[in-house]
Amino acid sequence: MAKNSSKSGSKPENDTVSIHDQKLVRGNGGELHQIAQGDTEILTTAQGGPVADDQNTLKIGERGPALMEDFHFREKIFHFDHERIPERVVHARGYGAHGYFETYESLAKYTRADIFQRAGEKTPAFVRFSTVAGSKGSFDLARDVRGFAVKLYTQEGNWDIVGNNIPVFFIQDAIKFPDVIHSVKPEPDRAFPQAQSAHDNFWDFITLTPESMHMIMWVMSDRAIPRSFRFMEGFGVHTFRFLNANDESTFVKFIWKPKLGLQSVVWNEAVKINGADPDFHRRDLWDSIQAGDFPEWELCVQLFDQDFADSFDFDILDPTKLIPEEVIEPIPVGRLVLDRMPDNFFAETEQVAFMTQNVPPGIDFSNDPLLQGRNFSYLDTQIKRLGSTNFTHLPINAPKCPMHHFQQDGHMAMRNPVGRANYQPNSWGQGPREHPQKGFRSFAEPAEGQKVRLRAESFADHYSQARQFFISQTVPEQQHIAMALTFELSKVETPAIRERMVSHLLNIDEGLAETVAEKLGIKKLPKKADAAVAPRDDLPASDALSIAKNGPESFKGRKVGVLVSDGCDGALVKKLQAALKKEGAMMEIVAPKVGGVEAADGTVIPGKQMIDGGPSVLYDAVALIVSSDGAKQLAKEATVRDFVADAFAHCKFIARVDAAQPLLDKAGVEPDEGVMPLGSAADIESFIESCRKLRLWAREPKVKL
Ligand code: HDE
Repeated sequence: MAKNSSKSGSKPENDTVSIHDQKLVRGNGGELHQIAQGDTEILTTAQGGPVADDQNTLKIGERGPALMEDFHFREKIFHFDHERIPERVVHARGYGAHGYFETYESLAKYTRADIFQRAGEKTPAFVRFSTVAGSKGSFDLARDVRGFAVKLYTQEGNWDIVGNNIPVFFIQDAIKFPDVIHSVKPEPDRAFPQAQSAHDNFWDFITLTPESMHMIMWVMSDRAIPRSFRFMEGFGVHTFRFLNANDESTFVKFIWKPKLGLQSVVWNEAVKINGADPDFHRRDLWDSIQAGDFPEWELCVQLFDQDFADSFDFDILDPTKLIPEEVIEPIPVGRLVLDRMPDNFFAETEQVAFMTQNVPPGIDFSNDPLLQGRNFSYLDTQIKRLGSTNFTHLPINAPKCPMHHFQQDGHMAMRNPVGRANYQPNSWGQGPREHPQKGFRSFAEPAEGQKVRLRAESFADHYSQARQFFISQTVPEQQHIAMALTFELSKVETPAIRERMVSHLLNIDEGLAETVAEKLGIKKLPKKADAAVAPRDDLPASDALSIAKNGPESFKGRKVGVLVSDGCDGALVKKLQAALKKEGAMMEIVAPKVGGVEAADGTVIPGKQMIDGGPSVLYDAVALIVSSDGAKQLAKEATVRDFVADAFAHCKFIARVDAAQPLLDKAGVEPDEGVMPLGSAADIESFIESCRKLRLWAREPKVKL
């Protein structure tokens, strides 16, 4: 319809058009209005005023200057201009979910925390996973530590366990936190690289900070490229205290163990996933919760007393050290289930404010200098980020137990006192009072000493546990560490920094140092870095530190990508799907066109991904169910070749029908026991059986990624 330009200032024409069952009204500029009809709500301003036209600003004439009088436009644009709040200075990119914590047994012997008093008690929880270095819009599979922050809405106030997926940290004193974070963030003059530690500033700081060496081994390991949030451990890192009703203290470390076991990707895969699906981890959590496949972790505690603390090899206050699980066995005390996504990302995941100092009575801090510093930092950061001391009024941060206090007013105060008394004591008999028995009490730890700025001697060993971590890994895992170090240092432009790192590695493992030096082209090994305390080589390997040694022996929660073509065996696709479902695994169809393919029996198999959008890096294993003609056609496509070649190079199990041979040939696959026939029910069974191992690491030396 030609628009009528001669009608400036006249009423809309009320010419109606129907599109997708919606009645739209055409305005006098030709634009379409979705107007309220029947019981549809009427669009209003934030002040509640009904809006007649949300398509055009108020102007003098249809081409004329806009009028300041347009309060609807002003309100809408101003609000939009203020939509962003400062992103977190660290852990900016995160993703959260709701769920609950269920207590297994009463822990009254150790703690009076209400959450641990009754077996079977369920406590609401919110968890936010994150990367550390990247901005909000960065990609999910950066090599980085993952935040694992849990808010438990207990009957005695919120308890936040603000942990990571790595049990130790880079630094021993909170005063170094701005330095380590500045060094890893984009370099300030050039503002890159984003979400990456592979640059000079980071490695310069690290190599000048030997206390970081243990954490560096973890960050260079596959722990820093997890397959999914669902397959990560979480650690409280610091030593805390449990306090029982008699105020007796037991030291405690917290560990979250995923029910589905641990799993990571390989670096080459991570790089490709970041391009193919930068939201890989978010999507995984979203998909599994939407599918009713709720991720679950067990909370385990390592408990110990002062005698153990005094006799342990390292200082239990030093956050760069862990207590091996073989030394103190973690005891499961409850489980965490995530079963609901937030209704709104901003309101919940972005505005959630975790604080290490949020602990209920019965849980207390140790003197770990990093924890002490964190207890100071988090309140400040929330006030800055959320803009008001009243951030606790936001539903995601508000406790779910009764609360009464005299804090009042301030920006956006939503809970305001009623009555006369806003102080205590008062004579009006109004308002809450403290309760010495029920209230929070600190452990009465005796403390005296000189006012000093000193690092404890007992914190001085920086290499022994780094070595213990390295020797606890399987050979492929050790190779991944060597490759990660080589990759990261290859991006460091200053040779002296690369060499300095090798000099530290010589204190950790000579073989590792030599491999990295060789791969970096360092001809002559530097001399070992000076060590404040001679590194120990008598710490035994700890199997709990390896991912590969703790495989789930299950394919549950994992995903197979099935490449199909026209004329393929539709019944086989269905049988594979049924078998995977029984295993608790998922399947996704990858087709030349997203509309799907027509199987030999005439049924249509809809695609979830078009081949260009569904590379094999998105899957844990792949199946090739194609017809002979289909294989011939697909073999011409570079994306199909990459699909197969990458699955092979990333040591994945590949099930294939005979007709898929041209695809294997094109991808240069040299068949091994991980490339499996697919046709009979027995084939399906043995494919799934193999998939339980997750990867065929024995292939790795051959593919030389
Ligand atoms: Fe944090 N950290 N941190 N951190 N941290 C923040 O608080 C800080 C540390 C961790 O999903 C900030 O709300 C200091 C260790 C997680 O919202 C800030 C020190 C561990 C999250 C802050 C540390 C963590 C944060 C930034 C050194 C593992 C994300 C935004 C003493 C045990 C929580 C915010 C979420 C967030 C300070 C070290 C974990 C600035 C000063 C060690 C998981 O307050």
